[in-house]
Formats: sequence, structure tokens, C-alpha cells
Amino acid sequence: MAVNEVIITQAIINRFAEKLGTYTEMDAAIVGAGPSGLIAAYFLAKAGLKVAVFERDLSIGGGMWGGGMMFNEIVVQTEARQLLDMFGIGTREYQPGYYTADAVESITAICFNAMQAGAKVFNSISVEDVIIREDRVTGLVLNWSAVERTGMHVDPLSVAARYVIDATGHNTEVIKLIEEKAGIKLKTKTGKILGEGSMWAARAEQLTLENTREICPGVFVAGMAANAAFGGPRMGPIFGGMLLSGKKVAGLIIPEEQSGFDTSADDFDIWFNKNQVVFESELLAQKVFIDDPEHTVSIGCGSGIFDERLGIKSGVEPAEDMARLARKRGMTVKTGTAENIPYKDQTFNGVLLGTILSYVKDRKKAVHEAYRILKPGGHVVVSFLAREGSYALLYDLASTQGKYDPEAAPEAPYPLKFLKETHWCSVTEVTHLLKEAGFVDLKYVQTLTRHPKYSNNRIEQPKKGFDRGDYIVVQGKKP
Ligand code: 48H
Repeated sequence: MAVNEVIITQAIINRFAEKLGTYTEMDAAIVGAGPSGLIAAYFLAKAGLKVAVFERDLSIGGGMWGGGMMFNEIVVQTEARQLLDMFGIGTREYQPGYYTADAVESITAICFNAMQAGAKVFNSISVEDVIIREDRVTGLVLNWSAVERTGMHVDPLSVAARYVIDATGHNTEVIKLIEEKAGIKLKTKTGKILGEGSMWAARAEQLTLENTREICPGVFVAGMAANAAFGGPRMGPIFGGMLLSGKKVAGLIIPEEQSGFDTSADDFDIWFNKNQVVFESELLAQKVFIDDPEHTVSIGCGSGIFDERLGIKSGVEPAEDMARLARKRGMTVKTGTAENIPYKDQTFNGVLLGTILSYVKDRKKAVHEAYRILKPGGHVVVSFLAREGSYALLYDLASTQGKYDPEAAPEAPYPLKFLKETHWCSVTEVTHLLKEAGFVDLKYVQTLTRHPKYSNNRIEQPKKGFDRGDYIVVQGKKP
């Protein structure tokens, strides 16, 4: 076929005009196609939101291409590896907990998946201003990066967005504009950008997640921009925090009713994705007592979201939807209930009853069953929301009233549908159940000691005891 230059030109102009025209109004506009912005785009698009990414450079990927000092390999830690797995990106364990991946493979796969999920990427376009109405950012002002770089006097164009994510990395470009031009007080300690601190990888990785949040009405910060905005340190070429931050920011924006996943099993995971910090705090508390994960079974393992991180490979679960997700996570899951565990006597060194005593019909039987399948000297680990704690009280109140009190509830509260027929156990009740079944040497740790509204702000280290935490983990020994 003899191709015609003019048709090629018309095709490009018309298709691009159509594409950009469609994105003059959208649900979420992401500024910056680095790792955090592209991951956010993936999750938002997957949930059915109309999302576009505006990127100043000709290429996507931000700082990821360059790995560390242009050695194009990246490192992610255990917590984030699953995200690379999800996109089929190859990882190799370097030392326990440290995984490497090819930087080019990683960023191209993430971008490809984001676009396949429905996100659009507009490269070579810079965000040079924002639109503000009644103290809320309602849109972005765009220009060609070539115009910006050559300093030509060309007026910009504007697009509207219900949410804006500043994923511009170290320079926090969007919120800088807001701070300089609109004088809107940012939700930082001083109301201004605090600036990035010097290198401290461990702290920075944790803070990136905590700092990923709404910084002023309609605008969220993600990735390196989150740390730079809230005064966190830099972390060097470890990218787990960037990826998890992108996932978290999407979770903060996706409204429940627009979630693209419609099964309860997925909803359950989505809640933990939105409350990633709560999840990490609960996980740390469970970890205190899970000392032999390979020989531990998780009863009522659900989607396996906790077990995967605890290293537990065996599960029992009655709901097929949940079991399917857990199997995807590499677990061997038997169908069964806590009251009738499909395992022989004295099979395991550990049994985890992770928050299920609040849901089972016969708690006494469930604890006796855990005792039965444990070997002598083995441990049961029970985690639960304490009846006397503020989470349980908040949930009960919301169930009775049919809605949450927005002033008291966390940003993304537990869906009410999961609160039906729950029985929150008190510490006294769990203690009694365990002792009555024959368990001895009971030990307790607690976490989530802040008001529920603030518990997703900072990961908590577990503390001994049970007098403050909303989430309690108890270990008991079978003599
Ligand atoms: C359009 C813009 C504008 C604008 C900037 O820097 P990034 O890769 O962003 P993150 O936060 O996803 O990842 C950070 C990571 O790459 C990194 O730098 C790390 C881990 N550093 C650690 C350390 O110690 O140094 O990407 C941001 C993107 C870039 O592609 C910019 O071109 C783009 O945003 N951008 N796009 N309009 N005004 N400003």
C-alpha cells in the first residue's frame, strides 16, 4: 500500500484532538508520570474513574529509568514486591527482604498496565498553573513543555478535574503553585511546604506512605512529593514507597460506590488498601507472636492479605470468593469453618485466629478446635478489635444508626455491610475462652491506640498489654 503523508497528518491531528478533547474534564488529573503517578493512574482507572496523567518530559517514568546513579536496576522491599508481581515484572531476591527489578522493565510495565486499565498519558505537557474556586483546586492549566523551556510567550489551555494528584517528585510543583499563587493553607505543620530532608531510607519509606494524603481541598500528594511537602527525608533508589504511595493515594480517592471490584472479597482488600497504615500496624502486632509461619494455619484466612505478609501458607476459609483470592496469593486453602476445622488433631505448631472470633457463630467451639489441631507446646494467636475500644464502639454506633458520623469516623471507614452480625469480644471474654479451652501463658500486645479518625496517619509499633489498643493480639500456649 502506498501511504499518503497528508492522511497520516490528519489521522494524528484528529485522533489527538479527540483524545485531549475528551480529557478537558475528568475525575482525577495526575501531574507527573513517575512511578507514584502511574501506579495511582492504574488503580484509579481500574476502579472506573476517568483519569489522565500530564507529564512534562517526552518520556514517561520520572526518576525510575535511572535506577541508582544510572545503574538501571531498582530495589523494592517485601511490602511492595507484590505490586511488581501484579504487573508481571520480574524480581530477584538479593538478600532477605530486598528485591531487585530492571528499571526499564518496571516503568514500562507499570505504564502499559495503567493505560490498558483506561488511563491516558499526555507527555510533553507541563502544568504551569491551577484553577481555584472557593478555596478548592478544580483544574489545571497546561502548556507544551517546549513552550515552557524556550520561554515563548504562548497562552495556556485549561482542564477541569475533581481531584488532582501532585506526583511531581522532589519539586512538588503543583502545591508550590498553590502556595505561591493562591495562598491556600496546606495541611502541613506550618501551612507551607516543609521541604525534603536528607537521606534516611528506612524512615523515608515509612513516611512516604504516611505523608501520602490530601494536602488541600481537592489536591493529594504522592511519591517523593508527599515527603517533600511534609518534610520527610529522601530515600535513594528504593522504590517500594513510591509504588505503595501511588496505590494509597488512589485508595483515598476511589469512592466506595465507584469501585470497579464488585465482590465483597475484593471490597475487603480494598478497605485495607485504603487503610494501608492501619493494616501495617495490625500486621506488626500479629508478627510479634507468629514465630513459626511455615507450620501455622490461618483459620478464616479471608483473602490471605495478612497471611501473605506473615509467611503463612495454610488456610481454612468458608467463603469461596475469599479463598480464591488467598489461593492467588499462593496459599493452600481448605474449605471449612472455624467450628469444624478440616485438619487432624495435633497437626500444627501455630494456629492464627485473625479477627474471626467476632464473626463466628460458636466462639467456644472455634477456640476448642484451634486447641485440638495444635501440637503440644504449640501456640494459638488471636487478634481482635476490643469491645471496650473506640473502633468497636464507633462500628456499633454506625450499625445502629445506619451511617457513620463523619466528624468521628476515619476517612475511609469499614463498609457497613461487613459489620452485620458482628460480636466484638472484650479482652476478658477472649481471655476466658482461651483459658477455658486449656491454653496457658497468655501474652498480649496492643496497637491502634489513637482515635480511629487518626489511626491511618502513622504506623504504630505494638506495645505490651491490652489497656489502650483498639486492636489486641493474644498468644496462648497448648501445654
Ligand atoms: C508536568 C511534571 C511537572 C509539571 C514535574 O520524580 P518522579 O519519578 O516522581 P515519584 O515521586 O513518582 O518518584 C520519585 C522517584 O523517581 C525518586 O526521585 C526517588 C525515589 N528519589 C529518591 C532520592 O533520594 O532521590 O516523577 C515526577 C515526574 C517527572 O517525570 C517530571 O518530569 C514530572 O513529574 N513533572 N510534569 N508538569 N509541572 N513537574
